[in-house]
Amino acid sequence: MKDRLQQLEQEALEKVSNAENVQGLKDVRVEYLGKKGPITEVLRGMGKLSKEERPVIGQLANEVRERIAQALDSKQERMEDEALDRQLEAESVDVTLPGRPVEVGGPHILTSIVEEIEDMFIGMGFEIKEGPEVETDYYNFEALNLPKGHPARDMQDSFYITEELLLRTHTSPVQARTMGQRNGKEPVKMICPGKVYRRDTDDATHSHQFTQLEGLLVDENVRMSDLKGVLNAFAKQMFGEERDIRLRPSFFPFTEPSVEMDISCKVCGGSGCSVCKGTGWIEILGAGMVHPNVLEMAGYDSNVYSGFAFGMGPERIAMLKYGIDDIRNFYTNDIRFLKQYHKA
Ligand code: 2NL
Repeated sequence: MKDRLQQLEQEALEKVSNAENVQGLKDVRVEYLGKKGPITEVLRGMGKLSKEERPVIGQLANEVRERIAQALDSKQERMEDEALDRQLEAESVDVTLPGRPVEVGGPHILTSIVEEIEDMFIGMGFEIKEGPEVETDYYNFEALNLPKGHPARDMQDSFYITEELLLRTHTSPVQARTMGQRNGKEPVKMICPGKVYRRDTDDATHSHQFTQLEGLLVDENVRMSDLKGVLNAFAKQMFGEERDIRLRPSFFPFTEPSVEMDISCKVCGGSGCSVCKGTGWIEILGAGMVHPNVLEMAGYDSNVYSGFAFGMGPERIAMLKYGIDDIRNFYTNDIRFLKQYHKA
């Protein structure tokens, strides 16, 4: 019996040390320590032993069983540790690898131009105002001296949502709304930049959506010379101290008289070249004295109050300033175009 147990122990320990994986260990465990295993068998046969032998063999059998179990447990633990180590090794992150570069963005050129213009007018005491892009017929047209039936209200020129609602075709309704909030007596000194919409076929100089920036000053005794002074200061800050301006008669339904402002050509200095088409002048914006009808509709007495207004397209300003020849560059978001205007 004793020899048999010692032999079993030796066999079992050898198989444990030869086992190559967890399943192999399980097989050994079942084979030697299972209910039908040889050690159980030895213990079952104890009844046949003498009284003296029984406790000795019993103790030995239990010791053998214990040692085999311990060998199995420690080898299994080692195998599991090794498996974990292998897994950790495989999944480890190499923190010394270089990172993926993050693209650094910057403001869109139109944002920069609008902010630049805003800063100039803030410097002259104007406030910045914004308003809705979906406008009522009243504020987009009626309040600006564009009664129903006026050619500029042609359906072709606007995106209508209902009969009475449309995407604003200019930023002027922001000014009409602001004037209407001043109780017919408080002055207005504002500019309003923003997106506007027109039904138009896109090409190098036209877009169905573009940016406008308008200005308005209403007070007692506002004269055309005030308009000229403000626009002259703006033109020189924007395009250079050596620029001259000139005002030409024009027409807008919401101003009377109306003018268009040119700046002297910065390419030829006024002598005439291809950029200014030989004239020496480049058109920058439209302006005029606020039409008395517009003042009256907003609640001002046009015999006491007067005002000037102007409107410009920041796209056009940017195109002239930087020599950009296609308005679609502003909207198609080719990063190679946009990057050129990111300030360092
Ligand atoms: C242009 C010309 C202009 C105005 C806009 C205006 C607004 C009110 C009253 C009177 Cl509330 N006028 N705005 C006046 C003259 C010209 O824009 O060529 N814009 C791109």
